[in-house]
Amino acid sequence: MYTLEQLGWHTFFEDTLTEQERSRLARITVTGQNTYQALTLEGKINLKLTGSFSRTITTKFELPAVGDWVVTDETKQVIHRRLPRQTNFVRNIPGEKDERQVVAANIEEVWLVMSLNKDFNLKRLNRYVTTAWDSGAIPVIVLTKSDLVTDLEDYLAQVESEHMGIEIIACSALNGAGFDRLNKRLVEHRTIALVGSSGAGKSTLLNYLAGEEIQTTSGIRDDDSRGRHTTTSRFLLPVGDAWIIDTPGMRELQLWADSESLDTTFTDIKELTANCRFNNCTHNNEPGCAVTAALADGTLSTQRWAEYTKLQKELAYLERKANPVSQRQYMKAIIKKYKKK
Ligand SMILES: Nc1nc2c(ncn2[C@@H]2O[C@H](COP(=O)(O)OP(=O)(O)OP(=O)(O)O)[C@@H](O)[C@H]2O)c(=O)[nH]1
Ligand SMILES: [Zn+2]
Repeated sequence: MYTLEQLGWHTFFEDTLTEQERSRLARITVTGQNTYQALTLEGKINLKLTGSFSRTITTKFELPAVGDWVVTDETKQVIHRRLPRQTNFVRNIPGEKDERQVVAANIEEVWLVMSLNKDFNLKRLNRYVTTAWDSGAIPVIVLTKSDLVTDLEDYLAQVESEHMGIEIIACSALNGAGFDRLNKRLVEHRTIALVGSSGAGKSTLLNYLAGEEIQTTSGIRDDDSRGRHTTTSRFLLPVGDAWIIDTPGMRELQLWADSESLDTTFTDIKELTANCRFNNCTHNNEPGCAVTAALADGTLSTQRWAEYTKLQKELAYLERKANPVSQRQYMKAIIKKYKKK
């Protein structure tokens, strides 16, 4: 059914492989609670995480992720070993110190999807690019909904000036612009991950490239109003001659970037805390605390400080709950409310 190369195999993975293991390779496509789906040369299988391998796992980082190569037992039901990763997209689990989770593994390209309407934000794009480089994969900037703008050249010039050397592709699923360039990248059994905020047009892009509805969207409308949206549970999707990873975890990437927006909204406070004598100042009357001083001389109003600390607590709570939707709505609302004019 497949060859190893078709599944995205590289010589990199050969390093630690024994002859016996070669016939028991599988690539993870879906992750669940101790259960996994994977592709082998013969097709789709279900795998469990039990036995000796599961006992060696002490951190979330070591758990198999979408895109990982694993070696199974003879019956192809149990994961025996995970092969070392070539690249990985890591997120820090909010609230848990040093707990890192791999969202997707062995990705070669990351498409940073941002739409050319009101969601266009150069700062956020910069953060996406940084995250992509951190993963070890090559970033490609995909600017969607080019049909909505008349000054496309201006947008492109802005992005180009900040990201020299990164391929930038503007496209529209409405008129097909740019898709020739995107299609050219779907070669060599490459593994590509899609990253971008909600509504950026990732599902639409994926369906357009696949030529069929493989990820459910609300459908394209000229007015770009957003409708109901459900994402199916297939995460490693064959598109053209490539694999596209589109997981809820990758979709939450915006959140990782958004925690920083509390600081951007309260830049005045960020600047103050940078002047505290101690790096770990809790701003509770420590010696040399710039916040305490500013509160005392009135340069910082007690009201604004109270707002900031309250929001910080609420954000921490949402992160603990790890509820992406509520956190996203929350961030939007507070930025609107508290942004200094
Ligand atoms: N005008 C225009 N609208 C588009 C285009 N691509 C997508 N859209 C609109 O953008 C909306 C969101 O697109 P989706 O593909 O669902 O976005 P998404 O990134 O998958 O969103 P999440 O699943 O929430 O992460 C859709 O309802 C479309 O109306 C485009 O090329 N042009
Ligand atoms: Zn302080």
